[in-house]
Amino acid sequence: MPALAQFLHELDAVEHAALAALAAAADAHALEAARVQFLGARSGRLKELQQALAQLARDEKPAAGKRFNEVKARVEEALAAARQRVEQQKSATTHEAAFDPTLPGRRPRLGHLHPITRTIDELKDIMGRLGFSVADGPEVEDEWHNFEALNIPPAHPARDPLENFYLAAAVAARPDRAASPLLLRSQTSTVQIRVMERTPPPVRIISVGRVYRPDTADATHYPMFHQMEGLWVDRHVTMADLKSVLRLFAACYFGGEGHIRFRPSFFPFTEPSVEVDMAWNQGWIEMGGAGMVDPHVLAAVGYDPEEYTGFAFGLGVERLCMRRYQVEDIREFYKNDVRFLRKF
Ligand code: FA5
Repeated sequence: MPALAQFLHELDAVEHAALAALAAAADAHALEAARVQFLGARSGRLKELQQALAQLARDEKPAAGKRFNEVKARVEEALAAARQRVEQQKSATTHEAAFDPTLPGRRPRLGHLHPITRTIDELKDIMGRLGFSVADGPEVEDEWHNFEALNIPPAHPARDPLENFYLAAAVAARPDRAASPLLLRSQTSTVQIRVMERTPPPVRIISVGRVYRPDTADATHYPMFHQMEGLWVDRHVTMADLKSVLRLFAACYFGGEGHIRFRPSFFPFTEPSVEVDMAWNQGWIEMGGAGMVDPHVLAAVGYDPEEYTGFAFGLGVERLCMRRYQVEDIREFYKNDVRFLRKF
């Protein structure tokens, strides 16, 4: 057979085979194999024919080249069409597999508030109903508000640097306070002072927030925890009011079984002072401290102790939440273990 006839014959055969292979390709894999076989840049069948084209006689080349180009274009078009078909088939099958209307729906996992945040909201709500408004104070405090105004003199053991988180850097950053180092507040009683300094009596507030102490963490202690401070100063406020408010609070927060008891105690800023326990697990756990605001404290903020009396209390928020939900270990709140947090 003359060389041109032989070339055109092979070209026809390759075209036929390529179109058939592309039409039969069922997936991207088969398609790629067909592409390499016929259009491959190094050893594809059309590449081989292109090399054969170069060997033809000069006068045969124009016709052979034109036919070669037609075949190559047709095969490339067929490849593009086959790609589209395979792509469509793939997305149709994935869709079908992903959507099975008989399967139970997947419930999206919803986040919710941390149990301590929820407890704080609830405490504010209960105390709001008892007539207490909410006040706030800073977590970084000076010694006046954390100690001095609360009747805790410089030599008092509660001011020991080992019992507190003093901030060396913050002191240096505030030369005007050189004589008064700053610390992370160790109790929310600081807010009593701040509120009384700026508000003439009567006051009836609570303040809930974080406090910090270098306590070793155990089942009932954590170095950072929350307190709810309460303060009511007015004419004729008595210890009986303090006990009634705390009993009412316990009844609201714990329901019927909110038994609390008062034990005589001592705080430098209240006189008399009590510790308040709540019943738990056939025993008692300390819930907070309380007492009648010491006349020295009233005087330190400019209130007349002859005219006004008041009570204050400071309760451990984590302990309240533990008692309410039977959480046996305070550390659970701060492990960020979603298996625990999801229970609330
Ligand atoms: C005080 O902090 C006083 N400011 C309370 C007070 C306020 C008395 C107003 C009088 C008038 P105390 O150190 O006992 O008191 O702490 C109060 C409560 O905080 C404790 O009863 C306990 O429930 C909680 N608490 C104390 N330390 C920790 C701790 N490390 N981790 C978790 N809770 C704690």
